[in-house]
Amino acid sequence: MPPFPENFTWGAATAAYQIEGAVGQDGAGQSVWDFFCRRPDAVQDMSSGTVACDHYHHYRDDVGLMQELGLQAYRFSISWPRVMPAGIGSVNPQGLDFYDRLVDALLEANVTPYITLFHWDFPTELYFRGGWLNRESADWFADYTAVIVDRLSDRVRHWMTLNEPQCFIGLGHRTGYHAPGLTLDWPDVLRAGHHAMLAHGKAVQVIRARSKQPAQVGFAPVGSTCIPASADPADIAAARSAMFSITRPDIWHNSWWFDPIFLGSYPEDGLQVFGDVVPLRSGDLTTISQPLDFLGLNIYRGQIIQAGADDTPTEVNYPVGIGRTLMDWPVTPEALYWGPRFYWERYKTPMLITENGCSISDWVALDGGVHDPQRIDFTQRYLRELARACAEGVDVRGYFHWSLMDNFEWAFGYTQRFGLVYVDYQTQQRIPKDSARWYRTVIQSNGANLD
Ligand code: IFM
Repeated sequence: MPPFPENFTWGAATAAYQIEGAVGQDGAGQSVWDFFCRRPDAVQDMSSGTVACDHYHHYRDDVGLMQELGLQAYRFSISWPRVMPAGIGSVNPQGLDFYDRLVDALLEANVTPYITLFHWDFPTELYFRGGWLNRESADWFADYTAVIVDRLSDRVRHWMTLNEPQCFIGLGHRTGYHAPGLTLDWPDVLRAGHHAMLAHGKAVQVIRARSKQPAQVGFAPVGSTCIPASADPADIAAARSAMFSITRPDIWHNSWWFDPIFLGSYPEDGLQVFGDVVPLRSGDLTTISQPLDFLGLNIYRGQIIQAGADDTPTEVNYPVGIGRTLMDWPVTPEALYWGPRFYWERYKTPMLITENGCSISDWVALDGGVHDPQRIDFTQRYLRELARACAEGVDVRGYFHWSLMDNFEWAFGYTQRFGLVYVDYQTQQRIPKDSARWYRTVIQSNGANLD
């Protein structure tokens, strides 16, 4: 297996609402997830992130775990309402202090912080002012970004604006599976999406203008990936075309979210499918298409595509009996080869895998350990494919495993465990799983042990 590039960054990722707990504590405001979780049908086990992994109080130990794992980098998000309880206006000093201490602890442990500014916990107060449907949301987000950058950019260099707009807009505003639980018509969904894109662009401008050191800025969308059914050039072309074409209304289309940022325009086929519904004003696309240093990709699985009649991209069923994670997601390691390769061809921007991992039914064994050979096997297979892409010149600069530790998996509550570290939610005890020790050796050898 080819080696990973020198200076490749190995990390793990989390998000504020999924791990912090301490909701409403020390002056924090509420987010849309707080009220969404109170809806009886919203979360599978009727839980919430109110306590989660209580990382807010355990962050020092958790940084210690990162050190044990040998992590070089840690991707975490900031809770907007913890820092600005009403979303705009006054800043909560205790909230901001928490992230200040976390960053210091990371740097002391020699772990580089990668900050995501928004991973779905939108301030409730601003939701009641229209949320992402209100065009002012872009300015609200820019003001919040300024507060964070002013406080942390003397020590933090790596920033991501939004995590997975496909989810907080699509699942949050179209299907209602995520907070705030809306089921809007397409014009409103796309309006909210456009404002989120504007928020992204304005945040990039704020980071560049205010950072106290040269910043590395990106965003972290879902990377919906297509895998060619065979090595036949026609199948490869069909998979490439399926990755970026829009033939029906759907929220997962890559080009809808990536093209305005990297190519400066919404895709023509998308505008035809959705109609003239984007509330585009002059200058918007310039704001949205700020140059980025990296494209973050959250890739878990791929769809198999072959060239059908007239070479039309056609989805192929997964092989019967294909391995599936506890989320029921098919195990498709080639997604970490074809995804980066196709994104690289189209957007020519260095990439980071900002999320990849799997949920397994883990439990504590009689010997006190948590044995997760399937997570090791999953990650090994995916990383081999990523190494293949790197060896062919695809510019991927780092990999962040999702997740550092088990956490609140949104509408699935605590029924899904994605962590390298097991969390006992009754006692808040952390137990590194076998995969955590294995991942340490991957990091130490820069992937040489994946053969
Ligand atoms: O847990 C989520 C994360 O918050 C966003 N990306 C996908 C993960 C697994 O579902």
